Amino acid sequence: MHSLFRRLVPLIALSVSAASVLLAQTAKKPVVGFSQIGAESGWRTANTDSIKAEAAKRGIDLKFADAQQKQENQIKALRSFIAQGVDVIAFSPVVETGWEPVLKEIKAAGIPVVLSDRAVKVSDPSLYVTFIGSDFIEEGRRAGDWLAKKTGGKAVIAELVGTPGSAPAIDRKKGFEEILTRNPGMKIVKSQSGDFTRAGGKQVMEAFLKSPDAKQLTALFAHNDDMALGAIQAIEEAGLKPGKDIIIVSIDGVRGAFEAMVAGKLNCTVECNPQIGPQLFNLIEQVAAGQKIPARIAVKEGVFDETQAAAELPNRKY
Ligand code: GZL
Repeated sequence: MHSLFRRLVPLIALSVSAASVLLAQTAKKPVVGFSQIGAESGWRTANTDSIKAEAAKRGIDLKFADAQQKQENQIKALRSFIAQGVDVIAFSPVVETGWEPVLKEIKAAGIPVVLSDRAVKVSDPSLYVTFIGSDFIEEGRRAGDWLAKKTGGKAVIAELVGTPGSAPAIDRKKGFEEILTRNPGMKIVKSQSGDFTRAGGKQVMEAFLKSPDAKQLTALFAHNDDMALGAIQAIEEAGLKPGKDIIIVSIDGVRGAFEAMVAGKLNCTVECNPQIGPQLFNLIEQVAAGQKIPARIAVKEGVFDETQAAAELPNRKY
């Protein structure tokens, strides 16, 4: 009897470990609620594509809501995720403030929150588990640094600002203006929001070019490529040469920006990587499994200007 048992033990051990592996693989996947800002820019649609593709690849049930850039729609979506009893909530907050009440309701429901792309300003950091997104202040610094080098530190600048109150608009401006403090020959003389859209960028740039001091403009800083591409249209319609009469630096690194640089109409784009789906769902699955994760996950990105555009364009994935 004893020798039979001894022979059976390894078999039992093997089948237990195989069962646990099988269990782990078929462990219930978290149901995830994601509130997306909208579809305002090429960056945003690439971000949505990355998130949806990764959820599908992992067989995750993703409840996805598009807020058309309205905070009240995001808050409604977050409340609906509570009602649906999702396991994890993730969202890209359109603006930094106004989230405490709904985040407290989510916390009371015991659902962990992951911030994607943009951060929030809250008094209680326990209202979310982690934030994965770019360093927007650094992106603003990189744009300012590149423009200072390109212009020898002399520029009369128009600024197309992103969505008022949003983390990227606030922080990109902060980083860019940090560089201006070190370059007294560079100053912003016009600044207005184009709400991160191409139409908004065109409209505001048209108004800038109609203003009495338009002639002094030598450079444009756009908080994203979509507004820069709209501004390029306005500059051309005003009979000026974008990229030459007005040097243009923007942020995101979307395909359209590379095409504009190859055409000599845009001079530099600071990359802001939207393809965070894989990293985001790694975090979500770790959170769902109750694992400890860092409170801040950074995203890697570079700077591309007119000298690199043609070589880099074929590599662009968004
Ligand atoms: C940046 C993202 C910004 C992009 C815009 O991470 O939040 O929002 O720069 C987008 O193109 O609209």
